[in-house]
Amino acid sequence: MRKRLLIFILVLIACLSQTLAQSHIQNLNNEWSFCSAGSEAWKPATVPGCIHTDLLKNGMIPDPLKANNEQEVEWVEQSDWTYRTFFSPDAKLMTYQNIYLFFEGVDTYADIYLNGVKLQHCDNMFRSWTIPCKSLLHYGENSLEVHFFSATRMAKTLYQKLATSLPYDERVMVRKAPYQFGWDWGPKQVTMGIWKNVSIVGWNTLQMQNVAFKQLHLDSASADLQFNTQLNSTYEGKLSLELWNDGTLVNSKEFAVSKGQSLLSLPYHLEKPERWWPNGMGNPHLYNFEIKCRIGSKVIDSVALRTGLRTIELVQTNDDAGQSFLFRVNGIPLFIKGSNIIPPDIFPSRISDQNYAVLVNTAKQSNMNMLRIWGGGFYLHDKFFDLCDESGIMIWQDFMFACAMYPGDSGFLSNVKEEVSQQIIRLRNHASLALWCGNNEIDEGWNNWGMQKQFGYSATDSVRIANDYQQLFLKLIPEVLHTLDPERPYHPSSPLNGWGRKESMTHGDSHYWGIWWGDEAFEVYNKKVPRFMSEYGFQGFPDSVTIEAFGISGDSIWNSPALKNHEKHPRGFELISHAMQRNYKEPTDFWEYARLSQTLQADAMRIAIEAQRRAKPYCMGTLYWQLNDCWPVISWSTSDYYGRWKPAQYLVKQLYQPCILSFVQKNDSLALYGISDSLSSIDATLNILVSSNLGKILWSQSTQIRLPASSSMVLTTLSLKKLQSSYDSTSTFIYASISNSEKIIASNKYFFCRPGNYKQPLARIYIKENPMIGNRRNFILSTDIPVFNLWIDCNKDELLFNENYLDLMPWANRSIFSTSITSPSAALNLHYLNQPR
Ligand code: BMA
Repeated sequence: MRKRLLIFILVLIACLSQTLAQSHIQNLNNEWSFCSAGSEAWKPATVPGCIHTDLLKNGMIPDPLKANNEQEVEWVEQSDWTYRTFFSPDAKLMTYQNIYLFFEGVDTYADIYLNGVKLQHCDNMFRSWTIPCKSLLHYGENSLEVHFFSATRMAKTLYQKLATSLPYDERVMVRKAPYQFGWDWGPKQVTMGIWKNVSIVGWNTLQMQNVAFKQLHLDSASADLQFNTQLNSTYEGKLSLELWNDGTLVNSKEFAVSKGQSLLSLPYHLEKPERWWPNGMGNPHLYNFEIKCRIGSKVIDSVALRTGLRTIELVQTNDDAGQSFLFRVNGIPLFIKGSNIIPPDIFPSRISDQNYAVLVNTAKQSNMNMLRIWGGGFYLHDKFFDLCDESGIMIWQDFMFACAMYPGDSGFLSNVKEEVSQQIIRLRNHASLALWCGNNEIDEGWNNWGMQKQFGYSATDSVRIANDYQQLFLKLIPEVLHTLDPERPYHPSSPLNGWGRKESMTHGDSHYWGIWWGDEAFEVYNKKVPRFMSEYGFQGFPDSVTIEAFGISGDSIWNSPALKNHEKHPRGFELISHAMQRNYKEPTDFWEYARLSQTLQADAMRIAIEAQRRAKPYCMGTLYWQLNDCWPVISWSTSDYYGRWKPAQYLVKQLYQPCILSFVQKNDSLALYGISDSLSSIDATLNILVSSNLGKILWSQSTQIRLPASSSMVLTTLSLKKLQSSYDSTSTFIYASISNSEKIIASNKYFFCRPGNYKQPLARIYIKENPMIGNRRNFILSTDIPVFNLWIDCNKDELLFNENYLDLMPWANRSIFSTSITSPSAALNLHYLNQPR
C-alpha cells in the first residue's frame, strides 16, 4: 500500500513538472529477439539490424558474402520472421499526454504489434513510422512485436497482379533498396528487419517539426536567412521562438498560436557571413544554429541545426554547342570532380559511422568535390551527410529508382509521395546537398534499351507505362520538391540522353559506357567528351587480401566457383581480357592478371579524366563509376569493400589535383595541356624532356608559363613526326613537369608506344625510412632509372599512403607517408610497370 502511494506521489510530481516540459525519448533498441514466424525458437537479435546478420551472429547461416553462400542462404529471404522485445516505459514517459512509437526504418513489409494489438502495417523501407500508442501502454512490462513478410514473395505477388509486366523484374513493385535484388557488382540478398533505431517518445504542449532553413539572399557582404518550423500544439496562447547562433541569442519573436498545426518563421540578417565552400575551393564553414520555443521562461522544445551558407546553381542553358550542365557555387562555375557511390554494404543496418567516415574521407583525400548517390541503393544515414557538410563534399542525390519502369497506381504513388516527402525534409538543411535527381537511367532505358520491343508492348501499353513515368518523375516528385525544397535544382533522370545518341555529347549529363559495355578502346574517351560525365568506368580486381576474402578454395583460382560468383557482370572477365590484349600481354598467372587488371583500370581512368578536364569549360564535370563496393568483389570500384585503395584510387587523387598536365596526340603533333581549377593564375617553370629508359636525358627545354585561373590551355606543341624519327619508340619517353620555387606542381609522361610495349629495364629502387611522425611512417623513395606506376604495398598489412602508384624519376626523390595505423616494422613490396623478372 505504502509502495503504491509512493508511486502515485512520484507520478503526480512528475506530472506537474511535465506539463510544460521538453519531450522524453526512451531508446527501444535493446533486448530484441527473433524467430522464424510461427516458431517459438527465440534467439537474440540486434536492432538496428536485419535477419541475415542476426542469423549469422547466431551461427545459423554461413557468411553470405563468402564463396557461393549467397545462393545457399536464399531460403532466408523466402521465409517470414518475427522480432520481439519487452520493455518497461520510464515512469517519466508515462506522465506525458502524447506518446508515440518511432520506427526510423523498417525493412520492408511488416506489422507492428504493441501488447498484442496491431498498430501499424509497414510497406516501405525508406519511410519512418510514427505510431501513437498511449492508450495501449502500461506500467511494467510491455511487449513489442514486429512480424516481417518476405519482400521477395510480396514483390512476386504484386508483380503477378500487373496487367502488363514491367521491365525488368519484380523488384520495382516494392519500395526497398533495389540493389539487394542483385546488381552487376552485388549479390542478391533481399533481407528484412528493423534497420534503423526504435524509440518511444512522449511530449506535452507542443512539438516543433520539419524545421527548414532558407537562404533568401547570400553574398560575401550579407545573408538573409529564414527559419521555418511547423508547430504541433495542444496549447493555445502566446509563445516565443528564438534563434541562437553558436550559443548567442540572435533573434526572437512572439506568436499567438492556437491548437493544432501552425507554421512559424523567424528571419535572421547576418553581416559578412562566412560561406561554405566545396573541397578544394575553401573552408566548408558550418554555423551551429538552434531554434528554441519558449512559453514564459520555459523552453518547451528546441531543434539544433548545423548548416553552411552557400549558393549552388545548376546551369543548363542552350549554347552554340548544345546545352550546358554546370554547377555554380557561390557564383563561381566549378569543375566537378567526383564519383558515384553505391551502398557501402549489402546489409545497410551494419554500416557504421566509421564506414561512412572512411567513404567521405576517401572522397576528400582524392580531391573530390562531389559524390553522386546512385538511385539503386538507399537514402544514406544522417551521419554521411553530416560528414559531407564538414568535408565540403557536395551531394548529387538520386531518388531510389533505377534502370526499370515503375508502377503508377495510386497506392504506389501515395507511398512514394510520403517517402520522398520524408527524405526531402530529412536532407534539405544540409549544405552539401547540391542536386535532386529523379532516377538512374530510366529515361535512357525506356528510350534506348529496346524495352518496348523486348517486352512486346502494344502502343497502348507503351503510352500507359510512359505516362506512369511522367506522373512520378515529371509531376509527383517535382511537385513535392516545389513545396518542400523549391530552391534546390532537380534533374528528372540521369543521363539526359543515352550514350547511343549524338546529343549525349552535346547536351546535359551523360553516362558513356562504350568503353566497357561496348568493348571499345580506352582512347575513345578522347573523343567522347560530354558536357558533364556522370558515369563511366572500367573494372579492376581488388587487392589480393580482398580476393582471398571471396572464400576461394581448390587448386585453380580461375576455376573456383567463388571467383566466378564474385564477378557479377555477365561479360566481366571477357571485357577485361579484351582490353588487356589490346594494351598489354595477358598474363597466365592469376595474381599477375589481377594486378594487371588494376593497371588497366587506372589507364582507362587516366585517359577519361584527362580528356574531360582538358575539355573544360565545354565539359564541366566528371563523376566516375564507382567509388566503393558493397561486398568483396571484382568491380568498377576504386576502393574496395574493406576500404583498400586500388591503384586507380591513388591515380584519381593525382588526376583530381587542382592543376594537372596532360599530353594528347592530335594528328602529327603532340599537345601538352595545362589544366587548372585554381581561382588565381599560376606562374611556373615548365620543364619538358625526352629521356631514355635508363634515365639519360636526350633532349630538354625549359620555359616560363602562366596558367590563367580556372583554365585549360595548350602550353606547348611538339612535332610527333620529328620526335618519332629521332627517338626509339619503345625505350624513350617524354616527361613534363611544372614547378615553382617550392615544389613540383604537376607532372606527366608520354609513351611513344602502348604502355605494354615500353621496355623497362630492372630498376634499383631505394627506400629510406625516416623516424615515425605520430603513427605515420615516412619513406623517401629514390631510383636509379625511371619507373612508372610504382606500387608500394605492405605485405598484407593494412597500409594506406598519402601517395602511391607513382612515377619515380632518377632526378627527383619522393617522400611519402603512411596514412593508416600500421605495425612499424612491416616490410614494403614494390611493383612497377613492365617490371622485368
Ligand atoms: C551504370 C549504373 C549501374 C551499373 C553500372 C555498371 O549504368 O547505373 O546500373 O551497375 O552502370 O554496369
